[in-house]
Amino acid sequence: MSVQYKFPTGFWWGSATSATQIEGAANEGGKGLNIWDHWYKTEPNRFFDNVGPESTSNFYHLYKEDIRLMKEIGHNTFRMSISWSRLIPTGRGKVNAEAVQFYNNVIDELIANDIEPFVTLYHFDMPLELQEEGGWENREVVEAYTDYAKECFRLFGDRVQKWFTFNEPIVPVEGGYLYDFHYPNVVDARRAVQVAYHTMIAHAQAVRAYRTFSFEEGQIGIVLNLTPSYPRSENPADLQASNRADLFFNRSFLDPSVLGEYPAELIDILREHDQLPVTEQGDSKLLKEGIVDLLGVNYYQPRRVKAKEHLPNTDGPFMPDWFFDNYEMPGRKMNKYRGWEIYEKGIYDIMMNLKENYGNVESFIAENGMGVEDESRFIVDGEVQDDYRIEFIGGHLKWLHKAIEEQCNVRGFHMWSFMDNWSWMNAYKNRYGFISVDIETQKRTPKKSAHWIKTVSENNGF
Ligand code: BGP
Repeated sequence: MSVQYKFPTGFWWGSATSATQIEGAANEGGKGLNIWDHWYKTEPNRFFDNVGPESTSNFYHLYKEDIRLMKEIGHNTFRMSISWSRLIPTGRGKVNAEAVQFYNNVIDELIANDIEPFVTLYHFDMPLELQEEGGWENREVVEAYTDYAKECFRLFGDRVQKWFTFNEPIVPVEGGYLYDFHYPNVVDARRAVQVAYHTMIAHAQAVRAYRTFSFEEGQIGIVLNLTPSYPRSENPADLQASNRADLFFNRSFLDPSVLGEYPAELIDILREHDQLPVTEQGDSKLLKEGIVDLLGVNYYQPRRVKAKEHLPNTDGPFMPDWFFDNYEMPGRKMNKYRGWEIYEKGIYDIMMNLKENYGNVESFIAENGMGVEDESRFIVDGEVQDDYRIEFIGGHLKWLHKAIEEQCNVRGFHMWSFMDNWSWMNAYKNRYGFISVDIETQKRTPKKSAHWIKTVSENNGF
C-alpha cells in the first residue's frame, strides 16, 4: 500500500506504560508498599472517584492476553517499568522471587511475540520505607537505587537491551516538592532542588553501573517530558520569561542527561536565591559519565509563557513561577479533559532543538497521547470510535516525519498508552488506551484507533 508519510526501516512502533498504572496486584505476589499505596490509604479523597492503585488494569494476571493484543495491533516494541517495591519489597536487601518470576515471564512473553521490551527502572514509585528515610532528599537512597538498578541489570540484562533510569524525573520534583500533586506533598524549592539533583546522581550511578556489565548491544538512557517554552511575543521580557521557564522545566534534566552538566544560567539563578543543593566531590565527573546512549522524549503539550504581570511575593515560597507567567494563547486548541493544549508542531521543535543543541542525540518519542473522559459516549457496535485520537496521533506523526526528513535522529514512536490505565491522581478519569478496559470486569476491547495503528505499523507509515 502506498503511504504519504513513510518512516525509516526498523522504526519502533509501540506504547509505554508503568508498573503502578497497570499491574494491579498491589498487595499480592510479595510486593512491598510504595508511596502510592500509602498515600491512597491515608488520603483516598485525593484520587478521582476514590479509585486507588490496588488493582489497576490487572496486567499482573492478564499479561499474556495483553501481550497477544499488543502483537495484534502491530507493536514491535513496548516500554514497561519494574516496580522497585515489587522486586525489593523494602527498597533494599532481599529480592522477591515471585517478582523475578513475573518480570521474567513478561519479558520472555514479549520477546516470544517479537516485541522488544524497553524497561524503565523508576516511574514515580518510591518504596515507602525509603520515602520514610527521606526519599530522594537522602543521598543514601541514591545508593539503594543503584543497588536496585544493578540487580535489574543482573537479572534481566541478558534479554533487555533498552534501559531507562527514570521516567519524567521532574514530575516527582514538581508534584512532591513544589505543587502538591504527588506524595509527600511538600512545598519547598530547596528540597525540590535537592531531590532533582539526587535523581540525576542516581541516574549517573546507574548508567555507570550498567556500563560495567558487558552486554553486547545494550543501551541505557532516560525518559524526559520535554515541554517546549513558547514566548507570547518577541519582546525581550517575554523572551527572557520563556528562557527561564525552559531552564527550570526542560534544561534542568536535559542538559545533565545529554551534555553531562547543568546550565550555568540555572545554577546562577539558584545561587542568587540561595537554593543550591548539597553536592559531593566527584559529582561533576560522575554526571559526565551519566551521558545517555538514548533519550526518550515524552511530549504532550507546549508551555506558553509571558513576562510577569506582577512582582512575585518574595515573602512566599521561592518558585520557578517567580520568573514567568503562564500565557493562554487566544485560539489555542485544547484537550479540555486533561486541560492540556494540543500543539502538534511542538514535537518537531523538540527534535530540531535536540539536533541543533544536543548533538542530535539518538532519541524516540517515548510517550504522546490523549486522555479523554467518558469514552462510552463514543461506542458504536461495541467499539469506541476514537477518531479524535487518530487525528491527534496523525497530526503529531506528520511533524515527526518532517523532523526525520530534516535528519533528526529519532528512532520510534510510542503512544501513551497500550490500554486504559490508572493515572496517578486522575485514576481512571481520562482514558488513553488503544484498548479500552472495563474496570469492573477487566474486559479488554480494541478501540477504532487500535485498528488504525496496526495499519500504520504494518505499512511503516500512513
Ligand atoms: C506522563 C506520565 C505517565 C502518564 C501520562 C499521562 O506524565 O509519564 O505516567 O500518566 O503522563 O498523564 P496523566 O496520567 O496525568 O493524565
